[in-house]
Amino acid sequence: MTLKKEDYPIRVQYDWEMGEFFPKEKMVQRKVSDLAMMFHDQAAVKAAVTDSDPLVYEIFYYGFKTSKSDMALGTTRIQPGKVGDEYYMTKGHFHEAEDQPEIYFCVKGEGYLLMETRDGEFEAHEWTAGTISHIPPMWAHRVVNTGKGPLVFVASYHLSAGHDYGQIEAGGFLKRVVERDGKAVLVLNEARK
Ligand code: PAN
Ligand code: ZN
Repeated sequence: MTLKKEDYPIRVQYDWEMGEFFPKEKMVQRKVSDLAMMFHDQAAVKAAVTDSDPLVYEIFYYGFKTSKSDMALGTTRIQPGKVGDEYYMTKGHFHEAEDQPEIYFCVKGEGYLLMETRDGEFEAHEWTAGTISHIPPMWAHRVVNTGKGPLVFVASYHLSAGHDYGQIEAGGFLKRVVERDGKAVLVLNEARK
């Protein structure tokens, strides 16, 4: 069988210091304004956006597409910070394809991976550098940075998984991660009651 050009093995190189790999195909940045509806303190959102609209996180992607498969690699770097008392976090999403899981590998920093199903099951994994979480199909996922420095994680999934942000944009996760007396705690999300 003659292999096509895309069917040969390729590699990328991970830079542990930067929390990025090279080469990368695409980079997306999300600022406070892109996540405005995700934070519960809307006055703090408005103040942050009016002030400097800070960067919350960046995602770098590489798609490994062959004639028979579609693996994707992503690395996400979440800056330290809060909007009001709520820590910086990813938007969070379900996969469009209901049979698609994902692996997240925390390479730097500390925080939480929040996961929930459409039926209201909720799980949180506390993360430090080195934690690897398997996100089963049908579980929405969001990462929260509760540390003083950047939180970086690598994600591996199929491109065909797709991203469904709708439910999370509308109501958020069942719990939020906020600072209370200098500590990160999980509290119920009032908007979901
Ligand atoms: C990740 C996420 C990435 C950013 O690659 O897309 O961490 O999070 P949001 O997509 O929720 O903004 C992934 O889970 N892909 O499936
Ligand atoms: Zn995902």
